[in-house]
Amino acid sequence: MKLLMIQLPTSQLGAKERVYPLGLSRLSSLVPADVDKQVLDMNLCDDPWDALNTTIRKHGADIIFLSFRNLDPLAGHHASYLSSLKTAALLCKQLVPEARLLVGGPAFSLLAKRLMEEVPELDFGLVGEGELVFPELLKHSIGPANIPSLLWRDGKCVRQNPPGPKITLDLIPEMDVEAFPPDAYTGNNSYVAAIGIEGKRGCDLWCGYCLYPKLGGACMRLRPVKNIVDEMEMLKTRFGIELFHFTDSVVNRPRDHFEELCKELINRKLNVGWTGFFRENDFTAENLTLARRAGLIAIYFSADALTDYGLNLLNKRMTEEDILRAARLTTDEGILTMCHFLVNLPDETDKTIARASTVLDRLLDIHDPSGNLGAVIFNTIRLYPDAPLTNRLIRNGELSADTDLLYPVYYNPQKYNHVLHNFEARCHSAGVFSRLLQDKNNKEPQQ
Ligand code: B12
Repeated sequence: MKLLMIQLPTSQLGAKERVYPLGLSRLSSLVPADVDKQVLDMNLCDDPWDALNTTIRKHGADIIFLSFRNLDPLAGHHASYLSSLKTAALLCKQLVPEARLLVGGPAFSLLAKRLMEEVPELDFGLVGEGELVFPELLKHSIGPANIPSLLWRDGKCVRQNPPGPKITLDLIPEMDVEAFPPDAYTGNNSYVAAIGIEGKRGCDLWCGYCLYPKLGGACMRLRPVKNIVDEMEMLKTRFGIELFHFTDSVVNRPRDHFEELCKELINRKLNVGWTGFFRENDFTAENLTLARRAGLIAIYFSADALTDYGLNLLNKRMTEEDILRAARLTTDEGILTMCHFLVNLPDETDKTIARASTVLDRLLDIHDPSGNLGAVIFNTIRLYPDAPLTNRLIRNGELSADTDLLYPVYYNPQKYNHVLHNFEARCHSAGVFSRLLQDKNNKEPQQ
């Protein structure tokens, strides 16, 4: 049996920030030795479409797995990567019409049924993680009705099976570093750590706009700390990887698992750097210091709202004070910090905007002396189907239930759509002035 595993192009061609295809790499290591397997990450190719064409023609295929990670770039952009999936599916069906075409990956999982309708060449789709059902998908003929989370065609209908059990994280397969060599991904990126590392899957928070619980499950499945650090050690020793991005929804939750991880990294003297997304209210001065000693090089916060009004609306289970307290902690620790906020939320008023502005000023003031604020990133909300906030907007009549959320739709009513630019400009000036001041202080001889 011939199997092709393809990672579809994810970001704008030319963006050059490489991200290791961790999901496909794990699945690849489950392929039995008697299967004739060929893999291709189109993101590594100068001409990805020529590469796909050549790979299919040379290798042939009975089964083709497409991994679709990103549907759109977020950040207010209206571009879509839907064409990646469509063109790849068309090309596959044209070159090997008999091959079974199956798609999975985070972007597919978010809009699975809609994508099956939009791309009729796809025979099957899988929502969520692939490991437990993977052996079923490789069989010569599959009984689609029995495979959890599978989408399949029943005449003109697309059927979606209910989800099944999830893998416990001490059992996740290793990365297939032969098929997807990690060192092919390093050395290029300016912003992003190319290699992802999994500390957990799933998320037990239900933030209003977010579908992470749908992707990985609504409770956190923790990976044994030893396994995490073993994988980091293997990647460092064999491939010289010294920088990792934790793929967890939140790295520092639950606290005891996070602290255990930091201690293990310190004890093993791995001497690697790592980063990821963190929650403000789960840091303590002690565990932040511990994390820094363990290699934490930068913190990404995504408080999402600047006011108690917004935090409440987005169900963030945090307060303005938590945000400011975390800012003080990271400033005291002098650790590079990036903050993400969503602006122009539903039912904002002049008062909530003014409050957001005050909290932003406080945040900038706190960071100013140590200059550790790398960036403040403002976005509007990308509406996903069935997210709590989307449903609320539909109920309130602010969004039509027919809106096709396959294409990027942002919540950004006109009245306050200037706020994002206003806040961005303020942070930009603060950053420039702080840098100029530091440069000046560095250049001037000490009295
Ligand atoms: C970590 C992460 C990042 C990190 C990556 C760091 C790194 N080096 O890995 C950073 C912060 C850099 C990042 C950047 C971006 N990200 Co991101 N990211 C994630 C996150 C949280 C986890 C992804 C991950 O690695 N999971 C772990 C692996 C093991 O799981 P997996 O890939 O899902 O694979 C499993 C299954 O999907 C399935 N599977 C996968 N492929 C296939 C194929 C088949 C055939 C089958 C059957 C199954 C299958 O099986 C796998 C194993 O179980 C997801 C959200 C999420 N929870 O998934 C967003 C997510 C994927 N990112 C997203 C986006 C948009 C981006 C950016 C474009 C954002 C931006 N503007 O910069 C960039 C793109 C970067 C790039 N070049 O790809 C979106 C995609 C949805 C969309 N709207 O398009 C997501 C879903 C988040 C969101 N907001 O909704 N990201």
